[in-house]
Amino acid sequence: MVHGQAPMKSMIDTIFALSSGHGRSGVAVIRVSGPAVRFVLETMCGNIPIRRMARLCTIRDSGGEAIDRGLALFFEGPRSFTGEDMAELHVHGGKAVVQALLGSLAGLVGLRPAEAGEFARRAFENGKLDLTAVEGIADLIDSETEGQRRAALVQADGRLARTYEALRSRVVELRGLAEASVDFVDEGDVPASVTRQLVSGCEELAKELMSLKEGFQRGRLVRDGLVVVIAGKPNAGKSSLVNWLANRDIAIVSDEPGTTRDLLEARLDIAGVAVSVFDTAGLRDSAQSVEAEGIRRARELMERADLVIELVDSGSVQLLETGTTEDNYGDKYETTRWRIGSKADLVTGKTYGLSAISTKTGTGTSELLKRLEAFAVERAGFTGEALMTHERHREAVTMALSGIERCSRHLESDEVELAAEELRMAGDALGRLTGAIHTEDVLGQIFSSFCIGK
Ligand SMILES: Nc1nc2c(ncn2[C@@H]2O[C@H](COP(=O)(O)OP(=O)(O)OP(=O)(O)O)[C@@H](O)[C@H]2O)c(=O)[nH]1
Ligand SMILES: [Mg+2]
Repeated sequence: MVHGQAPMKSMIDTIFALSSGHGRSGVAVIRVSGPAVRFVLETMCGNIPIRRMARLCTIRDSGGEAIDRGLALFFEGPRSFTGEDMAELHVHGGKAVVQALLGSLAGLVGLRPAEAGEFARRAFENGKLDLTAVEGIADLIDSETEGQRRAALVQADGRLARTYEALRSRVVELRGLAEASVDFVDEGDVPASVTRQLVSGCEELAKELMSLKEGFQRGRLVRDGLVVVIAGKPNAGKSSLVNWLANRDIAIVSDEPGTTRDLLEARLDIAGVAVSVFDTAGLRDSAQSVEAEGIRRARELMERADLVIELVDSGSVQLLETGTTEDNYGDKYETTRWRIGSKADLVTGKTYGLSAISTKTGTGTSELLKRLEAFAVERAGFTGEALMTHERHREAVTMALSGIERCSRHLESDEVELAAEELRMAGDALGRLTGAIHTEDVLGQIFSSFCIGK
């Protein structure tokens, strides 16, 4: 226990929760985990089904009254998700059915509703899942696009954990070597071969940690998605474009300049990549206070966007002649900017080298969509690698990397003892990633972000 956080309620309790989605559905799944699972099955289903075999039965409350007919499954610990005895009850997903079932479970001795993330937490405590897998499952549940799903699955099935564990065991090995050579220091000198081994070991580790860290930027984008801002002068046709991209009326379109004032977000799936497209207030200087605030927000978002599509009314020729079609700006965020002409149907002939679109006639829109797809895949498409996607991982890997770098410097000046200490800290940082080393704080943070029933 660290920092006096409340402990998770006793693991001896048997917990239950609705694990399928809330609201009306064909089937609802209620999970039960803990020592009283056999008792629950005997009481509610008459007997215990054969392990891992679905059994159709009448599910009854403790008074013997039928709640519903459904399927009961029994998973005997430790061969279950949580590692404990578990049951799954599949009933019709009506609100009253679920309520009645949860109500009668609550009435049984030794049972209580599960807390958020408690099933996953028990799985972790019982060595069924490591922390990266736990996060992977949470991401899988939250995934909205193919890219997000595939990246989450790589993490959920333990590939990232294996990478971290392999790195950690190499750090531990080097530390053993460094600690063993501390004795040589007393006797005179550390043999050159040992120092060489330590130095090259650190070099290799640093290289690999660095490349993991470099993958974070992409991993983050795969997981969180891209931010695309549609910007431009009032009346340029921004809201019309956002509505066209989203395929529904998200924003009000009118010929009055200054219609949009707030940031409006459309969450889209573009070629498997999660993309948030934002409609913004038209940029102009003469705006009144509310609109001016909208413009301030638009500019702020443009600074941290992955892509800004600047729409320029194709009628305003001067602008078309001066603008470049693509350029990057901003050093903190790699923002790409496209200038695109709007209302192409209103001009005939020239498009001045700009790709122009019309949301009215559809001119150029499929080209724009293709360009967007290519951009999304290039920036944030899932490539099959196990990439770091969580800030927690970036922090731990950064910590391990700086430990290794300090270790190398100590080795240069023959301070093996200090080098060994840095390796210890680097190893611990990597151990915290999988939860091999953990504190209540970190666990609390990870599991509480889960919903109940997970
Ligand atoms: N002919 C034509 N008119 C368009 C096109 N796109 C938008 N418009 C019209 O242009 C006007 C402004 O469109 P909006 O989409 O509201 O423009 P906006 O950039 O969001 O404007 P603000 O929110 O005021 O900054 C409306 O009258 C639209 O019907 C187009 O492709 N062709
Ligand atoms: Mg608008």
